[in-house]
Amino acid sequence: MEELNLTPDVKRVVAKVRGRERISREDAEILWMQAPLALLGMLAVELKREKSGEVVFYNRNIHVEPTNVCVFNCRFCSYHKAAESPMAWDYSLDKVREIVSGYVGKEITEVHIVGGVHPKHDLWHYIDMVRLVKEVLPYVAVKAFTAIELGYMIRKAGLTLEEGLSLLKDAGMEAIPGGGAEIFAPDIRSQICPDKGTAEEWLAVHREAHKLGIPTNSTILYGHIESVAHRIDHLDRLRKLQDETGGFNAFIPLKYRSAGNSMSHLGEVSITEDLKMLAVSRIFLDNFPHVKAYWPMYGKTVTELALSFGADDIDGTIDDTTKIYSMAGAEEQKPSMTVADIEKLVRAAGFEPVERDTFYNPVKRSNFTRNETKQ
Ligand code: V47
Repeated sequence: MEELNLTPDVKRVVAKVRGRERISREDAEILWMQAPLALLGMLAVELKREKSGEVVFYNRNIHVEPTNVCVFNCRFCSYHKAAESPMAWDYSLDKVREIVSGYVGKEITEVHIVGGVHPKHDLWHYIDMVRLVKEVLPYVAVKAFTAIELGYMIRKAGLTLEEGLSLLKDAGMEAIPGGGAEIFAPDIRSQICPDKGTAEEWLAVHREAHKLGIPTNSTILYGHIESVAHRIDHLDRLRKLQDETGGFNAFIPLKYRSAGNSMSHLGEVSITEDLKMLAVSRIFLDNFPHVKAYWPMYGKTVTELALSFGADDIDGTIDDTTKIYSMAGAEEQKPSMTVADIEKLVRAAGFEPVERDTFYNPVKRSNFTRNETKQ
């Protein structure tokens, strides 16, 4: 470390990290602003190795995006359209059945369902959707609906979060994805997604899910008008909830992609910023088991680099079933990776690829094939 010419503040924070002492928000800012990128990568990978050794996880998954019609008008979103737009879609339950039926006999273990908050659909519609996916593919885990979609549908049904989430769980919703978190700090949230649920609402849905034994993921949308302090404030709120419940599986930093939305003039942050975001997240979120580098958002090259900055998961095969990032200008216009592609990418970065299920259990293919042919 001597040859790195570190400031006394950075040396102090590095000593804390190496002593496995929790770092404060101020410490995280010092690392972000003053530490060399290579040092952040080394620290993040050291911590990643303590949690998942040489392993980097992936899964075999598809997304279902039932609609892009949304009552909210998030300024960063390239995906939502007015109901009357020729680019809007709203799948019937039969259409969802047709989509997932195409995967019977394929080897996927997860269906990830997220979409716009459609004004005409209600909790009962989404319960039917979860049920039908489990009917067609009983052996997959349904990871469904952002906290924003959930808050809206449950409120509209006049139920408490506990009641609504319990009904969805009984229907087969086994996990909740991390979307909708954006940036928690109200001064930024009110500018980029003024009419969306607040940080407190997002956190309340995840807290309740954790109480009910439903594991969830978490995200941040970074790289627009927020400062480093806002990013760290966001991480801090997640770390506090994780201290309370222990229910988060993964943290997923989502880089703002700038095509086709009303913040396009901002452009995008550098890859250096992406790598710092990953490394500081891994260091700060000492109570999170997994940090995911979501490959359809970063592209494959940055995803490979991300593995040297503390990520231990790259998401899955996807099979060209999500439009959120292609519509926002991501390199991957038809996001799809074979298992061989994924394993090659992970090995190229010096790690050992392991297929996981939604709950981070390694998948034993021979068992899976036997179960699957029983259906
Ligand atoms: O909440 C929308 C983001 C999220 C843009 O839990 C954008 O495993 C960047 O949360 N640029 C939804 N980001 C996607 C999501 C997710 C994805 C993959 C895996 C998981 C998981 C969760 O997408 C939204 C928003 O933060 N988003 N538009 C954009 N222009």
